[in-house]
Amino acid sequence: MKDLTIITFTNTDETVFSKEFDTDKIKTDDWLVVGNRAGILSSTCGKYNLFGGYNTFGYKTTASKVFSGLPKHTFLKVSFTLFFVDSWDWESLFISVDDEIVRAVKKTDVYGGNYHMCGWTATMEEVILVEALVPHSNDKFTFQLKD
Ligand SMILES: [Ca+2]
Repeated sequence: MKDLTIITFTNTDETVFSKEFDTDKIKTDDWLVVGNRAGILSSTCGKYNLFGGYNTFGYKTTASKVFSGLPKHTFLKVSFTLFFVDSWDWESLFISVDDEIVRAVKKTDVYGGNYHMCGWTATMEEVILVEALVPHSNDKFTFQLKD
């Protein structure tokens, strides 16, 4: 993934609380990743630097981070650009906030996709924007991605 953005909302304000994976340098501090390959946390896909990706995250990988110190809010929006790299056998990627699944996304085809950008040449990648707007008011939350 890239471009993870966390925005908090009140009735009158919206605040961009956090932006990460939006530059060439992928900073993985404070992320807890389980089941990734050889402890690797980032990769390159075409011209993009990703958190996860080919030969890093795969089947049964979980990545999570606790965000704390949020301003007063009633809603939270999480968004990121998701790269489905190589084949996905109709499995879903689940996005959770505080252990509740807020979004489940699937690659539209096992081997097909938008174009080949990285990984195996025979399988195409699919890039989608994932957004979830969640009623939320605590000053911290746990964000988790898992397949
Ligand atoms: Ca590929």
